[in-house]
Amino acid sequence: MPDTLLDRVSADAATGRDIHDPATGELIGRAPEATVDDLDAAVARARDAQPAWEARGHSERTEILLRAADAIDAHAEELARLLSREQGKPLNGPNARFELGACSAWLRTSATLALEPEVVVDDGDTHAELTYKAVGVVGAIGPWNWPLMIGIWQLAPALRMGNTVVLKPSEYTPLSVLALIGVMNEVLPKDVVIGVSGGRDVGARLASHPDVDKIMFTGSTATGRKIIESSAGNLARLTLELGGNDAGIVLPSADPQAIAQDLFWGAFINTGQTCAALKRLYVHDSIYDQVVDALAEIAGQTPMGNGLDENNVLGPLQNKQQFDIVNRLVEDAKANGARIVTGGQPATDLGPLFYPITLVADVADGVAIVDEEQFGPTLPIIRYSDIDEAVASANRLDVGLGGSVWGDRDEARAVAARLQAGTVWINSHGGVHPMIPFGGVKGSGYGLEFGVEGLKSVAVPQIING
Ligand code: TXE
Repeated sequence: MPDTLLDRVSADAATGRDIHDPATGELIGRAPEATVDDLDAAVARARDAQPAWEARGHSERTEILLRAADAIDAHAEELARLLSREQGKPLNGPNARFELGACSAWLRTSATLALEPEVVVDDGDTHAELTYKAVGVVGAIGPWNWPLMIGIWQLAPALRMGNTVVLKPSEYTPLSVLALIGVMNEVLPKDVVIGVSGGRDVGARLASHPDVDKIMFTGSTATGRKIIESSAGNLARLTLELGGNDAGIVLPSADPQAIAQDLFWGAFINTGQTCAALKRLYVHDSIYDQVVDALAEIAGQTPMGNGLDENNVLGPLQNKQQFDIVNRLVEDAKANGARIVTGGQPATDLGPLFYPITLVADVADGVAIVDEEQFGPTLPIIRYSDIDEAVASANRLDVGLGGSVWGDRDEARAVAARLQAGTVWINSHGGVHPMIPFGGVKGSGYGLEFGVEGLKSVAVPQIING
């Protein structure tokens, strides 16, 4: 009899995909490797289950989803440990336990949020109301960096609105996502959420499936483009969160010591593997050295290592592909004359996928480490003297998920309005909230998640006129 969440979702050795712990290389388990036929069968089951789920009505769904959140809480520690082993992120700090806490909090908020009908005209002659219904079957395709939290971001509003969901986790982190879905399915009716783990072919089939009405995707811009192409075939509505290359601007009015902790975690939450993390920092010349020194001091005091060790708050890169990207960008920066303030070489003493916090100073726009998303524990810090230059730098790339401005609040708000980004934080970076809409502009994708706007994105509007 299976006695752990991992046992419940593991496949056998002959058919499963081996999943290794990125911190140690150890085999954790084997994920079921679905075929395209399996995916088709899952969509058919989700389609069959959808009308009854929608017919339960909002209050019954609220009650069931709140119980699903309770089930997540009851299994939170076991899920956090599995997540830590599979993804690499430490249990502590803004990592695995934090991620599980966010999962149940998000689910609870979505479960109790209402999308009320809106009277758009009521003038005596005409009475027209805008109402919302479920879209139908939602396909959710997830990444490996925050696999559970982003899974819940996709599932919670979709379920709230009466949709059923087929979710394909990243092939790097399927076990923890399947385990989370297994826990939710202790409470949810059959086939309302179906997890299907598999490769890119399964993701591609889900995105192009004729019986899928909506795709929620978080991942790379390249895959996002493919999903847009397949939506020409099935006309699936899309919410695309495609990462970014968030800029932060530190004004001369900022206090380097006071902002250093928040700058550090804005950049290095989840060891930098976060879509809306600070990835380019523009600092005014007058306080440049103080900001670099303050960040270096924190880097030196922040423990990195195996995630199951309670002391660590930074972990490995999740996979070799991402490790190679970080290594290449740092090497290229060195070759271009940048100054490595901390780190700069793989931390092979910790394990093959560890890279230390690497602050890269005296670097400029046009160098790859500034222009490309690193998605890892490195931060280029660029000196500026004129705010117009810094704003132009922040806006010059074809992505725009987040951004931040640091310093006097009124000055910072004026600069924020000039940035091309879906969210601009003042004196912080990357904090998300279940009631605050979140989404990108330009190459970072389109569609809003969270709050009432997030419910609208998994609903179809209907006008009742008369
Ligand atoms: O993403 P992919 P990967 C960035 C980060 C990273 C890069 C690649 O820079 O280096 O993306 O990461 C599924 N149709 N981000 O390889 O390939 C795939 O199976 C439908 C930013 O993980 O986009 C997986 O489940 N689906 C990001 C998911 O898409 C397809 C978080 C993501 O895979 C598919 C992670 C297809 N044709 C990485 N091909 C963020 N926005 O936060 C693949 N998939």
